[in-house]
Amino acid sequence: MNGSPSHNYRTRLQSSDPAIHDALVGEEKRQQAGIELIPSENYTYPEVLELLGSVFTNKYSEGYPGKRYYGGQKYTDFIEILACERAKKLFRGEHANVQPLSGSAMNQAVYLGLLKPGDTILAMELSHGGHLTHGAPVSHMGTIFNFVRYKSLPDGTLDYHAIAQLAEKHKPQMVLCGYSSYPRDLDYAAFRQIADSVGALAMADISHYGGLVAGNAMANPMDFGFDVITTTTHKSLRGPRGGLIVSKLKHAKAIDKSVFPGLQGGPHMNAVAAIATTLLKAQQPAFKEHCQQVLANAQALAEQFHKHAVTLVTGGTENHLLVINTIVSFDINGHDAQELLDQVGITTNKQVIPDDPLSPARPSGIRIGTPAATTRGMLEPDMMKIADWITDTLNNPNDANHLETISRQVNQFCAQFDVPGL
Ligand code: DSN
Repeated sequence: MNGSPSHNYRTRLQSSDPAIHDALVGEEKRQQAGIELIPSENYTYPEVLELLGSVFTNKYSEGYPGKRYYGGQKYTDFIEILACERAKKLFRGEHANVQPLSGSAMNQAVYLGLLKPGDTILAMELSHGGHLTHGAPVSHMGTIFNFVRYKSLPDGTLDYHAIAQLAEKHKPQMVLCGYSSYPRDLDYAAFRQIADSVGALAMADISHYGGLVAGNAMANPMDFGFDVITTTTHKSLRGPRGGLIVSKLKHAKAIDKSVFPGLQGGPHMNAVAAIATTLLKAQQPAFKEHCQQVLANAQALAEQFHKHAVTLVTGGTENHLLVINTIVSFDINGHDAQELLDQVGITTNKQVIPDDPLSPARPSGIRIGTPAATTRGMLEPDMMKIADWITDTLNNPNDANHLETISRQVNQFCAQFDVPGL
């Protein structure tokens, strides 16, 4: 490492801001020593880390390639055009915008670009797996637009007939599907048909499983004639933090204007460069194999939890994530389960379950997922061990010695797996 750019930057940071340097080192150790199971997190590529810390961060590029408001855009135009071309190819769309600074900004840009304030959007209820930006009353989108929410059935499936009836009753301008905590796949043909039946636009927010769609491991809504899909770039896709929008050509102008100047100023060109590289990686056969392993690992986790009689919301998973009802399984709320698992080096997040009787701060479950663990090279037998540790931890919340033993085992186990970029 001595003499390498990263060594030099570490030495500089250590002397100029030791507090932040030490926090960085601490976070690196934490990421190495524990098992990351938050389904929206991942370990990005070393190339992405390099680009995020590159001189592209210095550049302002308001506007779009060929139509910028500042000079000096030879290379920024090049990377943005390439990122958009790669996004269109990968997601089979006619238009792409890679400027959204985050998932929330990207969804807001679509609603505000394609709809009018007060328009009706049919979307999934938050506690059933939808996202805050899908019209949760606490989000600004929930006050600007009239969201009508559908729910899943007790077995976790969606009643498409009931959703069609809601559409017939409320005549939405947009039908939105996609989720952040729903462990099942979706019937995009049914959603498209429901949208068509009332003349609505069809939008899918595939943020959680955008990588799995890119890797052909899950269905692509664009293949079912959707108007627009949105995805964050840092979850299963493994890229930098950000958002991208892929749409039909007829929506290109409205979406672009909505992102800039509607919602944002200068895009983060270091992230745009990193998105371009991420999308190239996602075209490779190795990424497709990785996506299959993400799904296989989720199945292995679910099977092992079934052996331990742990209750999973919807009974299992068809994607990369699982939701455990910790109240029914262990008589522990999701907040306390998350804290206990943190103690043994397993990172999860507390999660509301459908129509949760408890509060979001101390809900009835936790959410876990396999993208990050799979990126580190963990396979099905490793998932079985992880399910055993989670079950053992939550069955023994007050046994400090036992938790200490599990923590040591987790730590030793993690030492076998490199963290990309470290
Ligand atoms: N925070 C993301 C997730 O965990 O699903 C969505 O905003």
